[in-house]
Amino acid sequence: MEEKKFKRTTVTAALPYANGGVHIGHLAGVYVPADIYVRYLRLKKQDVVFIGGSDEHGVPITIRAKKEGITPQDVCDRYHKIIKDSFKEFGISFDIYSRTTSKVHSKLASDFFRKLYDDGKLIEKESEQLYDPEAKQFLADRYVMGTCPHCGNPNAYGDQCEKCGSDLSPMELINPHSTISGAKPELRKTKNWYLPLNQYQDWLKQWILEGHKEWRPNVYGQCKSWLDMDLQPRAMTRDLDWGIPVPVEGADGKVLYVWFDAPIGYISNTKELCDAEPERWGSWEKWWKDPETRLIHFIGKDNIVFHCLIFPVMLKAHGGYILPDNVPANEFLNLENDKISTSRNWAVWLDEYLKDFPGKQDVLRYVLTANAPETKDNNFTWKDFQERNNSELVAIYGNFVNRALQLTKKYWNGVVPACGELLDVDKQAIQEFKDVKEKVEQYLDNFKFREAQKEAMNLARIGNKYITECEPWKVWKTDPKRVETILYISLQLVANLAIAFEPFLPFSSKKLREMINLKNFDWAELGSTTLLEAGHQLAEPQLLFEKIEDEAIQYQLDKLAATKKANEAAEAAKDYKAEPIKANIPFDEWEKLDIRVGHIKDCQKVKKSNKLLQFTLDDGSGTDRTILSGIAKFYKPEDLIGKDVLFIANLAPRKMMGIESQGMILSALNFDGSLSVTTTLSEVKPGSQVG
Ligand code: B3M
Ligand code: ZN
Repeated sequence: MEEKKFKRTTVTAALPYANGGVHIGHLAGVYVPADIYVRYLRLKKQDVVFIGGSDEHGVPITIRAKKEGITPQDVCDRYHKIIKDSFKEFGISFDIYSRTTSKVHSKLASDFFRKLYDDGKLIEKESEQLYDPEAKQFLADRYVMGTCPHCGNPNAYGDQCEKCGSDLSPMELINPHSTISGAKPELRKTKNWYLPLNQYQDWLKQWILEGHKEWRPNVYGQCKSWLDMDLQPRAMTRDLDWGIPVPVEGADGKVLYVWFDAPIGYISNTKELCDAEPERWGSWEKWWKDPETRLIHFIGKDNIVFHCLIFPVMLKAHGGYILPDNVPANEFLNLENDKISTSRNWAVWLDEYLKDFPGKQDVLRYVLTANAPETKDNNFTWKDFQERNNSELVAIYGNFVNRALQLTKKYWNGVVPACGELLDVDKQAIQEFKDVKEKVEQYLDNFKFREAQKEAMNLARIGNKYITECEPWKVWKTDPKRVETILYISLQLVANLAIAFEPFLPFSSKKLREMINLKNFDWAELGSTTLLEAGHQLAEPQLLFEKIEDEAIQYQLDKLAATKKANEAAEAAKDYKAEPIKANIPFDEWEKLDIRVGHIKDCQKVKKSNKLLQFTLDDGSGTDRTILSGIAKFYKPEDLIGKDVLFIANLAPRKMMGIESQGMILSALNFDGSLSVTTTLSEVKPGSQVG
């Protein structure tokens, strides 16, 4: 393939929906690789802009707003801040992180649509859409619920059944109802504007299938399978009240489709950046319209069709824009062998991670890159996280740096010694780390971040091997001059590590650079043996990484186990059906029962029983009453003391575990087998009758 020469690179990372926080799946799939790439280009002194932002339109945001009784804008404001802060804390070095509710964006997206409309690039079409006759509005698929025709789940959504995973259309649901009013949706005619993807099919085939064979196989393959089918016109407007109004007369109550406006967000955020700092960034057009600019989209695999087919067709139809040069989409990351899911809270949230592992951003960055789902879905486990930290970051990288710096401190007061004559072992180490540079570059240029990081780690391996082979602590006694050379070379390797890891582990690199007082550095110097001159003073060595203990990992595993349990209980609760009611009894039978309120004076575990609790009740008679109840699994005795409970007072006494129980405390049997003691809503005197 002929290398095209580019002057600059525009890098975008998918705009996350502002309806939730950021988790490790997002980070691994999109933001860490994008950040590595951008940091690498910056280190190479290339002209690059890194664009991010929140995607603040679309139905999920309106659903969350409705659920919480707040406005969609409130939802966006809250999550935009949370997401932006998380990215900042993890060192995702966007040049701008803006949002699609900004004025700049509204105008640009609106103008973009209007130009397509004016140029006759859109087709107007009537279609039948679901309509809520009570709420008097059209319904997005997600706003319709009903019974899944495949598995009978009564809570399936109009687009998907979360129980069996089937993709659905709202019309397939049994007993569909609107989640807004509960009404049965009807079909109504409505007019929308469509992008005729079919007219661009041949062009897309040519451009991608012929022109971009170098794209990742998962990306190329997905494009191909779309392009092997007949593409259909796709609606670019929606009947919805949250979004950018369609700038056409007679389009009241319609907004731009979220997937129309969101990718334009990349452009508007670039514009916002350039307009704010034109001296630094120049005109925004340079980043989007100049054929000498290279455009790279980092995304997850569920976004491929939008970035490889739909957005390019929009850009092409509009005219004047460059097209993406590459779209390095990742597959998905699973968590402990289970699909990451926001609704099931099966995720590691970045803000929670930082609370549990303060200062350990780089550990997560490292592990996520080491397991990056670049070619297939991959798995994050806490054990692996611990293992990679302890046996790679601590035992290889951290260990080498520490050895080199401590030895220099010990033998040379932390000053870089002069380099003497080179032996074979030195020359070999130097050659090895020169080779690393080329490999890391090749991998990074081809978006192979896992391999690139592995190579960077090899630098530390080379260093450890070198020190072990040279044994400076032994040589010191016989040939201190030789130790100078060994330390000199080791320190050059340390400085190389600081450069090589800067794209991957920026926090640790910064710390390391401070330890060795390395002020200026750039990628071109990687592989150099003159990064630190003889006589250069190093700062006090500190540990770069620390061991993660079993308890910290167990804590995370317990947290996930609790989530799983809660999810299972919630699932079971959905399926709960009350037991059938027993046969009627005559009124006088009921009158025979004497149910009373009792005040719990004392409560103890019954020895040798894991089921029974022994209660001492004030039943209003003046004499304490003892009752045994099989609820020990659900209550701590001390939590019940002082409470009022309902009990049957005239049940014939029974002996259990050698203790006589005088009655029965009433408890409700829950769907999951747990028992909940019954009580009164307001305080009632002990002995009060219940009936
Ligand atoms: N917000 C979907 C997602 O978060 C969407 C990406 C937009 S990128 C222009 O996966
Ligand atoms: Zn189903």
